[in-house]
Amino acid sequence: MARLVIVSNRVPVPRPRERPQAGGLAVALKEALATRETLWFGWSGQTGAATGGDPALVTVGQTTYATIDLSTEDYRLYYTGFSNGMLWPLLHYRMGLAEFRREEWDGYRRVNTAFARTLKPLLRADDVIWIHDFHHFPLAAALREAGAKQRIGFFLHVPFPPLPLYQALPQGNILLRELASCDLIGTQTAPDAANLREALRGAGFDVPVRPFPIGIDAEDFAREAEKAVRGQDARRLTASLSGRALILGVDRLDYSKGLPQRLRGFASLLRRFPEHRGRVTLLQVAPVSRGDVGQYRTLRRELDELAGRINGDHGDIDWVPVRWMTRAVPRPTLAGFHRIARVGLVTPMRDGMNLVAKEFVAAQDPADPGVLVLSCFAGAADELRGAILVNPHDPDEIAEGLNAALVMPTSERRKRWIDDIAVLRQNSAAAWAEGFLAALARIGAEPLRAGAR
Ligand code: ADQ
Repeated sequence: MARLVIVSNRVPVPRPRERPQAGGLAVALKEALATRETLWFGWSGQTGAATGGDPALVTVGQTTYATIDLSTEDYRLYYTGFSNGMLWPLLHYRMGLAEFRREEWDGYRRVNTAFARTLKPLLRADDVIWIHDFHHFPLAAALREAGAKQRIGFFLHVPFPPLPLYQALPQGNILLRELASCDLIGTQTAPDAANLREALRGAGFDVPVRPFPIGIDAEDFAREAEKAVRGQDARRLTASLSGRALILGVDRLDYSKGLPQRLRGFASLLRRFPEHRGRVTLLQVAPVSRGDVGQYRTLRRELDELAGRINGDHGDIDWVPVRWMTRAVPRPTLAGFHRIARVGLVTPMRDGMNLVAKEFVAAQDPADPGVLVLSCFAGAADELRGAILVNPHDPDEIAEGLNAALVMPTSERRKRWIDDIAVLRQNSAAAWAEGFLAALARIGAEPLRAGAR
């Protein structure tokens, strides 16, 4: 089997004497890595004097992790600037939050060229290269420029907006041209694939673009949840609820996740459905991410104020409606919290997939499952038909969704959960990775077959 070369912005390098880093891409690719030799290349997460240099290599089993540092300047331009300050809002349909600066655009493309030049000497002729996410739109072209002839696939973890929105990106056609150096492009959903295909065709490129919705290892997460629910943190949480129903939100602190709208939705529930007052608790866990981007600091302040206001307006001497935590909670502990929750509240304004929604479903007790209240703008809404879908722009609709979830009889909850868990088991993380790689292999083989005819 050909060696797999993964490229992503961050690389989950295992650290000795630490528990393996769980979560994100490392979990999704676990089985793909277990079955083949792999090189995983990307940024070390460290800044130094210069970008690039000899990659640091760590080999564990069949996987070698190769990482390079970024200069402080490139971190600011490529990562904080163009990737997080321009592309992230644009791709999440939030052009009003995007800021374009020519020097950041240049820095972004320079870092991708440095990635390609450092990676190229590590490549073997029959490697299969799989590039991940919007940090690396120009990478395939930079690799080709450096002489790489290998098959290259690309997966976009976030949404791709409709063409008129994308066209707001100055020089956006250059990124499309560079992306067109890939042999196959994967997106989370069919509408994302259609948007990206249209943008590519409009710029004169006809690369295969297909949806490959990312999955989770549902059995593994269920085992984790079952174990964690007996642990100390889960028992403390259950005891502290005093029989109240738990509504749980778990996110990175990011404006795409719709957190202020979610808190307003909860406030609307307490106002419009007074029977739930004193009977429910919202626990929102949202550790700070990208704290060096201004918009994220503003969001944090807004949420602090909103949570305080709701507790001030509705709280009682023995009831705090909103528990708001920006501290990180370990993933296994969160799995236990999902299992305790009566409602999983996942209301992003726009999300490529949203794996928290899938993890909530996977963590439930089959005999007494909770209900997912899910934004219709999360990629996961396509698959999780048992969820109550809400438009996150309307706090009253979120409140109605919450009320429906809270009063839903067990038989209905079980019926919905059985449908959703079946989908999760079928569209697993392993199926996602193997599906993409098999499609990439087929595309690579087509010209050969055509030539043989
Ligand atoms: P994210 O925007 O980070 O990922 P999401 O899919 O919700 O979003 O979460 C990814 C992983 O991070 C999940 O395993 C989740 O459990 C974990 N996570 C989220 N919040 C956490 C918290 N507070 N504490 C601990 N762990 C937390 C991007 C895209 C998504 C897409 C994923 C995968 O934005 O749309 O689903 O990539 O493709």
